[in-house]
Amino acid sequence: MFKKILIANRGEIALRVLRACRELGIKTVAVHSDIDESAMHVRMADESICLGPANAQSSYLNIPAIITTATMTNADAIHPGYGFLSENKRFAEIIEEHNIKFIGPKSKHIEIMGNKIVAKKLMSENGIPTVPGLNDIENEDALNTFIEKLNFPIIIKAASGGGGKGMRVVNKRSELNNQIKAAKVEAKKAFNDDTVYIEKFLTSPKHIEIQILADIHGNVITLGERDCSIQRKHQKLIEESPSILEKSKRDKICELCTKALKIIGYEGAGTIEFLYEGNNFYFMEMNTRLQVEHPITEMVTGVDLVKEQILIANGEALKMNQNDIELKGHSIECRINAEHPESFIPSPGMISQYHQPGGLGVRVDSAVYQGYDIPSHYDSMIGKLITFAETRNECISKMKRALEEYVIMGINTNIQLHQNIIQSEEFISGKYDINYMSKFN
Ligand code: MV4
Repeated sequence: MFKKILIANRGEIALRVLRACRELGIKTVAVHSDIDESAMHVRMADESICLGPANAQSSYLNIPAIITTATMTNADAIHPGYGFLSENKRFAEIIEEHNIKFIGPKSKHIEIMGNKIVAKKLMSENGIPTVPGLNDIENEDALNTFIEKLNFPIIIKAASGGGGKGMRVVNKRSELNNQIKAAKVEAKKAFNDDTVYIEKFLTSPKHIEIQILADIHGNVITLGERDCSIQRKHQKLIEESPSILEKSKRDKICELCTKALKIIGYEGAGTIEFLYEGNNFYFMEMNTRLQVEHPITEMVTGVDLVKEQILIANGEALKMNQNDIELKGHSIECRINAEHPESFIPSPGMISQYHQPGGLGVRVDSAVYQGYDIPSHYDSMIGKLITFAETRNECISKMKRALEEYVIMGINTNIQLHQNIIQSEEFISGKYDINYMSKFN
């Protein structure tokens, strides 16, 4: 087993990885920016090294500094967390070139899934349903044929985009060519790749994603799904597991995911994102990292996803098979952000008073504490409040109670927004879709 893992991240996810390491008897190295010197992940790690100045480019995205630190401290593996370098193919390659294990999938799969056209094509070829679309939009005849068949609205997406960046919805033919041109300019600027493609636009789908684990021996298991439809500007706010899917639908899509990932030889943890509309699944993209919302899957399956990532990276075979994975109870996660409740503008600053909720079925994944000064350099998510109960209704009641208990003073947070959402009729019915948050704008 690894003796020492370097955690190339900060905040709650750095703590999450640290905790898994502790339980596995693995030493930890924290890396940090100068402004994060008194951050909790630095305090909790066995060793810590400062990478550079506060801006992420100089610290958490500074590949040479991270590799040097890993070498200096004799770390034998690196966990990237989420965000930052977690889906950077070059980072994964360079780590392996230094004979250090990257705790994540093969760089080949990071690369494939990083290009949405390539990902969609590969998944489609291997039995995953996709949205009707057209990749070669330069061909005017093909474009016209596609539009005749599928009509408007359509959506233009950037091949190197994802997470909603560089998307455009088009409602009529007269706007299409100009919108494609504009999308290409935007994509070139944002991703240095002007490749765009089009798809039929689904107007009111749910965002449902399947969690998977795959070991290097060809074993693949699915761990149910998460409904992540409550989002604002492509930032998820609330996630829940399981979704309203009936068991037969879940089993079917999970089986397709397992098959496809076996064929492509995927390794590690991953998430396959779908749009779900009219009882049909449509592949959107695959995330080749641990996700923010992974705890709700852990609550309903009892599987420690980070420990599994580490064991898989160490070459071990999964100890459970699909029959061992039983979804039990219900879990909801509220992302607690330091932001203004109406404008959604980030609200960094000092937390003058802090008291977090507890009790049966309440989990708080956070790295903040009373007296902590939230820096303005990173994202505004300061913690995740997760509840778990036997039924969905009990899980919602527990969330309401836990949000009431949560005291965070000195900054603005979205705690009240969460109260409003989870007590809304639409949320309680479970029938919300990706347009839910538009009423709050
Ligand atoms: C779509 C779509 C409707 N139809 N594709 C948003 C994130 C990016 N991965 C793709 N996204 C969408 N793709 C088709 N063909 C609607 C969205 C979308 C969305 C998806 C999930 C959750 C929230 C969303 C908000 C706006 C748009």
